[in-house]
Amino acid sequence: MVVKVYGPEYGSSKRVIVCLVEKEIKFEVVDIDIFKGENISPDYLKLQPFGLLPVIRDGDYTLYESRAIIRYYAEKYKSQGTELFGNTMEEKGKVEQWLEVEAHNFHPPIYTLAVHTVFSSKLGITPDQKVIQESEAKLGKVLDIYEERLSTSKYLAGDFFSLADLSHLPFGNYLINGTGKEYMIRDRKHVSAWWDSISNRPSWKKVIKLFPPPT
Ligand SMILES: N[C@@H](CCC(=O)N[C@@H](CS)C(=O)NCC(=O)O)C(=O)O
Repeated sequence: MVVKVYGPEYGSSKRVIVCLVEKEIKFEVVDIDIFKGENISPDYLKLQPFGLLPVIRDGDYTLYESRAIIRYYAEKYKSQGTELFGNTMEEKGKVEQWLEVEAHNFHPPIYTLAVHTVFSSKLGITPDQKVIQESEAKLGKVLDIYEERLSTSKYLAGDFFSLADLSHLPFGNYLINGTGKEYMIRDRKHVSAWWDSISNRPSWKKVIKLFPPPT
C-alpha cells in the first residue's frame, strides 16, 4: 500500500515525509494549495476537519496531526528502516519528552518568526518587528537549553538519531534558510553541530530536493 501525503510543500507535511523516507515507506503526494483555499474545500475538510496540512491516507485509514503520524509510522514499521524511538523504554521516554519540547517550546516561536519573515509577503501581512523580536527572544531561551543538552549528548534524546531530532527539520530549515536568523543556530556550537548532523542526512536532502521550501 502506498501512503498518500497531502500538501508536501508545507513544513508540517515534510515532517511526515522525512519520517516515511527514514522508514523506507513508499508514498505519493497530493498537492493542496492553502493560498487558493484548497485546505478548506468540503472534500479536504472531510479528511482534516481543521483545514490544516498534512493528512495521510493509507488505504482506508486516514490520520492527521504530523507528530501523531510520525509516531504511528515509527511504531508500525519498527523493524524497517531507521529505528526512530530508541531501543529501550527509557530511550523512548526521552524521545517522547523531546518531541513534546519540539511541539510546545521550539515550534510556537519559530512558527511565528516564519510567518513574519518567510511567509509574510505570501500571506499579505506586514512583518511586525515587535512580534519578531519577542519570538526571537523566546526561541533564544529554548535554544540555550538545547545547547546545554547537546553538550552532553549527540542528539536530543541521547546518542541516537530519533523522531525528536527529525521533528525539528522543517522549521529548523526555515530558521536557517529563510528568516535571516541563521546565527541563532550558528552562534551555539553544539546546536550548530547537531543541526549539521541532522540536516545532512540523505532523507532530509531528498525531501528538500523533491519539495523545495520557500527561502
Ligand atoms: N499541529 C498540526 C499543525 C499543522 C499546520 O499548522 N499546518 C500548516 C502548514 S505547515 C497549515 O496547514 N496551515 C494552514 C492554515 O493555517 O490555514 C500538525 O502538526 O499537523
